[in-house]
Amino acid sequence: MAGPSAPRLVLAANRLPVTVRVSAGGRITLAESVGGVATGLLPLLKDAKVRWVGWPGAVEGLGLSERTRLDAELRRRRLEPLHLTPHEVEQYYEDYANGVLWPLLHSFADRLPLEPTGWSTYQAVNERFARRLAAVAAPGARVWVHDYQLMLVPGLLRTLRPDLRIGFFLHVPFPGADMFRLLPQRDEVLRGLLGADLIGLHTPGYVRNLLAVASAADLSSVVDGPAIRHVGRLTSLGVFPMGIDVERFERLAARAGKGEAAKTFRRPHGVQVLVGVDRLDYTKGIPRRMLAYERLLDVHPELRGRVRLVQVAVPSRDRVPAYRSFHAEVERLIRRINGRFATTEWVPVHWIERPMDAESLAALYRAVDVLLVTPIRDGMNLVAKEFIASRPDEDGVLLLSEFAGAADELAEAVIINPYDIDGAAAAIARSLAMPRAERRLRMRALRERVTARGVMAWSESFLEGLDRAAVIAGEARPRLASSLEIDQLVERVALSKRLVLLLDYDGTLVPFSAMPELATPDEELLALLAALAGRPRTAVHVLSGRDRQTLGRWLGALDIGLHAEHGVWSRQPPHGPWRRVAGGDTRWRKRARDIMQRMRDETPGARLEEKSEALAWHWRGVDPDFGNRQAKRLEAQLVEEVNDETCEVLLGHRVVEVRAAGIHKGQVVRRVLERESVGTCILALGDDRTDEDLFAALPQDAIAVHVGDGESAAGYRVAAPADVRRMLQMILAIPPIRSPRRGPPRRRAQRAPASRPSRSGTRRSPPPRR
Ligand code: ADQ
Repeated sequence: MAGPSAPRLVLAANRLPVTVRVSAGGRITLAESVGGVATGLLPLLKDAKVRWVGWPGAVEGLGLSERTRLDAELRRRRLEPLHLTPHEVEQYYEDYANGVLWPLLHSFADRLPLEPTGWSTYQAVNERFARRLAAVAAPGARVWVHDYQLMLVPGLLRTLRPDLRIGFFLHVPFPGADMFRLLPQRDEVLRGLLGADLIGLHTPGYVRNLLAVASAADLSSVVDGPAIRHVGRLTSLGVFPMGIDVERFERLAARAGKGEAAKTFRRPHGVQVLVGVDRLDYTKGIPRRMLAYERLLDVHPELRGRVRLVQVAVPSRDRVPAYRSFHAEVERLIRRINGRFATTEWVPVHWIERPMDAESLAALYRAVDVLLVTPIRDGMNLVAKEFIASRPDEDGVLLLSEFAGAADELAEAVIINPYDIDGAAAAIARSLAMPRAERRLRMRALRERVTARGVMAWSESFLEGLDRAAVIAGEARPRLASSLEIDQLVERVALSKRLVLLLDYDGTLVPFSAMPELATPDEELLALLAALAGRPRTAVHVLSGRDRQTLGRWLGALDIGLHAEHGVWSRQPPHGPWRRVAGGDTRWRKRARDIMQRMRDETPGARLEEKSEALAWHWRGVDPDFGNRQAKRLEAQLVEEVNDETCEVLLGHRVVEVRAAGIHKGQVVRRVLERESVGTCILALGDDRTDEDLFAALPQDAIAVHVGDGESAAGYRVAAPADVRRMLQMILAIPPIRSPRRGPPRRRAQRAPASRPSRSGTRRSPPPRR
């Protein structure tokens, strides 16, 4: 565990910001990588209290002592190496992160492998990262996790170290809900992300997509402005468009006019230069860019011999099958164009397939007439910003795909749709012919934008946002009871002289299911309830909104009290007859039914349930956005047209209900407790709005436990039905105290009043806040 001198900020990314090279003679050299993320985060490492956890690259060639030396050297630079085995690299990095997540997050459904592999290794490596981060971070430290390779880390780390401020930044796009749902592990991935206090994305569109995914997922998530509320937490979402190291590119560009590199890219007189600079990736739109260039040469024969396209591509991920075939496709198109148009004096496409050092890159940017940044999909695209920073001469045209995140910021670029080959060709022609004054005007505006928000400002604003988000999350967090609190609670309950259990059914004893009819009790639950009912001096009651036939069929064989339709019908143990104990006035029913039926017909997936004292309109299974809107409309109509003193309208968990007035679970509580003596321990568990009536009617010394998220007056909170069952099992495991009190039960001295008390009047002392 982290000691007192442990880091206050820990960065985590798949790769460390250095590249380790091992020469044939075994010499180790470390070169700083200058990718966008590395340059953005490296300045943070100047602080002695910062660490970076990541993979240093393949070091299989090193012996044990060399590896120890390497690790020591990395640690001296505040880098914490996490070595991956070749098997882990293949499965976690190549197969799952690059083979599955990369195409999915970029909305390339057709690039998804027929059979996705690598998930279990992806989980295992994410766990290794989480464990390492948990071990190095100081108490309460900030941890900033980067990118799609580590999407499970926030959730895993949250369980290990709830004290940390956890931020996550996604460098790639977040796709629409229809795309994200293709991922077989979508729930696990989303749950992983939601362990963060703050999730940062490049654009407002990606934030919108993530919110839509969260509201579609059945993780009890509630979308709440730019935040997602879910069991136990509030995760904020923020837009943080990444910038670049502007000064560095300005410096390089100033030198570029003079050096060797400049000569390489000096333009032959009268020839205009189009340039593309990309990682060789199918998201970057290189084939369509080639087609647009070919179209340009077809439509404008006068440009032949007077333009050339320099395409620089860094080979990338060539062990992933989708990349190998893509590579072949690009080369085929280039050969076709050069074959069709080249002359002895002129080659239309110059293909440079290697990484270029920063100086040469800056020289190339300086020589550009039109830079082609035409991705099909790109999180941000830093090349566009590097080009702008490299043009203090306020010249050169940026042609930018509307599907790059950068297009959200760089409105003065020439924006194109890369799918529109004719349109892109026409835009290139226009850019080539653009008058100097317009070029200057556009570039000046672009430079203002790029220089105003460099990469340092980006990382600072994210970390400030993280601090704010962590405070909000702390305030808004519906606090889950700790295992210590649960232990104490169980002990108190189990050692009481007499115990009454008041249990809600759906969402408390069983999880919600797509069809309410399918939420039947399983063997484990039936055995658990039977054992509790058989426990000495223990009474068990199930209070549900369900009808009495269903409750009777499912739980009727047990020696427990059953209360159907929120207390209209009751059946006392052992196996007493059902008695109607409330209700009767049904004047509201016909009007309500007409309105609810109409809304059901207008809402695909909704269904109407008839109960003897209530009508329930369920929208579980309806598109979440639409369902929510329809539910609100329905509630408004019912309140307007039906609501009177004979009935009430309730908005529950994906249900709108109209029921006879004065019927609620609180009434059941009063009837059940009438015969109980002082000193009886009462434990009530529920998850829904209707259980708040139950909690409100409890005597002061009773224990209320809320299941799941959402507001509640209960003093304790657990996450899910599985936790409820675990608690009940724990009660069973403790033998009840031996000597029962003799004589008739003394009546309870303190009883809640007959009418429903206000919530503030029924506070049970909550456990101390964490
Ligand atoms: P990338 O997909 O790698 O990054 P990008 O933003 O364009 O894409 O960054 C590429 C970097 O590589 C740039 O710094 C560029 O200079 C450099 N580069 C490209 N070709 C090169 C070459 N031939 N030689 C040398 N260097 C070259 C991911 C997301 C992006 C997002 C960034 C940052 O996919 O959408 O912008 O992270 O969040």
